[in-house]
Amino acid sequence: MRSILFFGVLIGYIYCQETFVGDQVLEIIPTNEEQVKNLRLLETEAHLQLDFWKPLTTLGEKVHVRIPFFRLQAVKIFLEYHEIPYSIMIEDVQVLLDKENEEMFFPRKRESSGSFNFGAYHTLEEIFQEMDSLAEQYPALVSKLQIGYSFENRPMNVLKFSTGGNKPAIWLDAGIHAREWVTQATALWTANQIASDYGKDPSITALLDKMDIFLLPVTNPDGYVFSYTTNRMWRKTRSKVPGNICVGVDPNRNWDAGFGGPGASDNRCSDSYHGPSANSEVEVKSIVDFIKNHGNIKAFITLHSYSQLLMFPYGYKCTRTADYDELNGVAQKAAESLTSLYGTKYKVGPICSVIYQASGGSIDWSYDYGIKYSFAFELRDTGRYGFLLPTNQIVPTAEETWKGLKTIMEHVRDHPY
Ligand code: BHK
Ligand code: ZN
Repeated sequence: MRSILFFGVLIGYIYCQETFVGDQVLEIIPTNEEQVKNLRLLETEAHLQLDFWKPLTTLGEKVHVRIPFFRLQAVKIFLEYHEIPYSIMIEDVQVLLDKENEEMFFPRKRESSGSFNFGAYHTLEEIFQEMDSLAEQYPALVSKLQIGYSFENRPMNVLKFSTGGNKPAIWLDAGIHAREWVTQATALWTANQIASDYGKDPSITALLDKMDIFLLPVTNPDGYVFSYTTNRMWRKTRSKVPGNICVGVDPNRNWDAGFGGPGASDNRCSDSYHGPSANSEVEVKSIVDFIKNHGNIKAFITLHSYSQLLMFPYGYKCTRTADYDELNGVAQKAAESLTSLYGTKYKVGPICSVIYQASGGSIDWSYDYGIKYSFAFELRDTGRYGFLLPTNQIVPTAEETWKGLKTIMEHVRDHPY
């Protein structure tokens, strides 16, 4: 059995999956301006093919970078030459990937009871099936709608939770970045939780008696499939422009909010490429059209990973919004509630001060569009596994996130505007 597994994985890699054998993720903390300058130099060297999991911001802030095996020596020599201190965060990326793959080749995709296993990573097909099955199981509350198609023509499937009619609503999305797998998984767990809590949990019942919830678990379906089948580290969409070798746009730099400004790249090959124009990505455009047509969205919440942060606008500029005090208060309360479950610590604040200046992000657009309660979560962890969060942390992550989400949703419910 073991050897079948081994060859299965091997053949999988030979025929399609990109390998990350010997790649390391380093943690680097620059301690003076000279080091920051030299790290910036490293950042601009495209040929090194460095993958910044946690990009360089300022002095004293951690940088996480995945370095391809064949560049490892050169980069380490560079760091040592410039006396930049670093430590090895992930010894061999492929070892973690093999573990993840093993769990997928021998999937306990379904519990013995036949119900869906929320503690596993699933294919897009399986996710869509589970969404259909929730709509079937709870016909009075849950329905599926399609708000558009991805670049490669996959459906953008949204679950609507509604006790009837068109009420003011909360928007929740996950997986805008393909490789942030715990977010799609958390969204699906959350869908099941909302459906089964209605009529049992007084807080969710009161919420759904006043408001609808829209949930998009896989915002970037093409990217998700690509990360599942071909390159586990894929982040962007899969849109192509004739005559260009590099594929994809960062869908969280593509919104019409400070588009093309600081913290986005105009290099097509960059992982933070903003795209040719705002809303050029059909996935982004589909959400924008849906929100505009709906006309009564009161909260916009997006799930990313990793870093354990709860953020609110702005990212494209570093000034405070008029709602800073209220948003900060809600976010602090939500983070406290999240932490109360398993002790997972979150940092709270505006995007620009908590991570970095980043233009064209979704919650900046939603906020400027008039959706006051706009928040972005960065789920577990803080770097031990990064995007490769082990499956046994999926459900705990979803459970604690639910605490935070509920705190925000209750506030939205009780503060109509
Ligand atoms: C989140 C929301 C709005 C603007 C930036 C971010 C941080 C996010 C990003 O777009 O660069 C970091 C990330 O993907 C890892 O989840
Ligand atoms: Zn992200």
